[in-house]
Amino acid sequence: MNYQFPEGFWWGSAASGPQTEGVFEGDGKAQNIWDFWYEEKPEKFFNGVGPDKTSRFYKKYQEDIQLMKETGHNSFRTSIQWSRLIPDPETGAVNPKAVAFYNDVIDGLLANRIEPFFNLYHFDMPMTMQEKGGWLNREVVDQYVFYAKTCFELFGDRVKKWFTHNEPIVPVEGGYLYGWHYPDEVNLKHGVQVAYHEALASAKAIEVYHSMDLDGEIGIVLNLTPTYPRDEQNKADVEAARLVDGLFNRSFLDPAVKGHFPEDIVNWVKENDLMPVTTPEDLKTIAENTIDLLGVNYYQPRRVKTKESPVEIAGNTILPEDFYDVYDMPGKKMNPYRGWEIYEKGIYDTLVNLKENYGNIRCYISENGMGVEGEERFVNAEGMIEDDYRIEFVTDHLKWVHQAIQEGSQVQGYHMWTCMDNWSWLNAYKNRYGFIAVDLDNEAKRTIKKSGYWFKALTENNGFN
Ligand code: BGP
Repeated sequence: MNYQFPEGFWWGSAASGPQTEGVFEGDGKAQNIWDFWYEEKPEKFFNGVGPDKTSRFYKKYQEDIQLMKETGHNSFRTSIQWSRLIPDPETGAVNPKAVAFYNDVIDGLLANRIEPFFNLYHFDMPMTMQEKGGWLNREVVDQYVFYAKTCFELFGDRVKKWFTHNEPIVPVEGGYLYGWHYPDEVNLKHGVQVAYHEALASAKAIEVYHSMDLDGEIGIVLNLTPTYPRDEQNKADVEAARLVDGLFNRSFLDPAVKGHFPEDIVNWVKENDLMPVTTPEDLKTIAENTIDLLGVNYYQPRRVKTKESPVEIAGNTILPEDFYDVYDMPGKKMNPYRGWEIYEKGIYDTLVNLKENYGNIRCYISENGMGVEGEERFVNAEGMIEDDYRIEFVTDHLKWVHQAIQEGSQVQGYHMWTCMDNWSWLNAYKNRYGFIAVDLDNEAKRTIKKSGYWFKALTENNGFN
């Protein structure tokens, strides 16, 4: 079968500022929560490797843009680091070196016919803001809006695709439930307040962007995890799946696309005494400022069943899992390195859901990819990593994306996570995701993997057989 994609399809990859740029003392970047946490607790990071040891995009972006071209990109997403652009939020002064850097990146991409997609917040709260409570503090929302407006003013003449957040559920899960983001608390009530403020911040940034008439579009990037009940015929399992879908997907998808929070989740939050502080004006802002375009990150589904071993539900230390059990489906395909299930059809189910229940919102796959440990094993005699498993992973997912498009989904592109192997939060360099290998012991030297050449052929043909 011939899998051809619509004309003008966006092919490329995604990355983020904090995972690729590096700190580079002296260039005016202030500390964010990752820089701080690494200083405090380096042992938390895989092999003790922190955010100062990235792929050095800050210095190597010109070479990287050439490599993107060589691997067939016509688009690329990264994020602007708040802590680099506005190191001192008290004065609000922009860092001229940051402006020059992002200008150069944008101009370099455009000169090579690579459309820049820019995201604002990718898990990187500036430490000055975190000291005020981070997303828990309503004031930080206004500071974020100032940062967003500054980005639109500085770069909005050339960047036409903007995103307010990458995976806003992740700072909630990581920072307030499971301990893989700073501030590493267990407090679901705080998590709910953080989620609300992130949704509000997004709507406020969208409001500002639209008011500036910049002839581009703005959206949000969500990691959508289709949630399947153990047994479709078992009402309690189905209810558990509905709750989990509500908590992890609809809690951001609904305000972003429909302008309001899902009723069943609002009721659940009320019943469990987790209501955030809201104001009617802020809820109106959320209602009136929905997205133009949705980025869909897809890695894995969730499988759940009804709670079989009741737990005592106690105050702020309750966790979503107190209300359901994870269903470990026998025979499921796994990525053993990341511990994530590989379920290709999940990408299709997600797109069908957007078509049927979210007005067929225009979207693109903003992340999808496979992290593998120890890829040196696959180096061939010419020094190239033969990552056939990655080619298979992408192909299998693309077949389902193609199917969804055939059936009317408005999917406009596909971005792999990621271009260069990059530093990734607590996992640092454990799992490699790139089309291009980065040799950390050798000046971060880049070598295109087999998947990079394969991707070039795919994008040149706008599809595959
Ligand atoms: C997404 C994030 C990315 C990236 C990716 C891979 O959730 O947007 O920042 O890290 O997942 O995940 P990980 O690196 O944790 O394996």
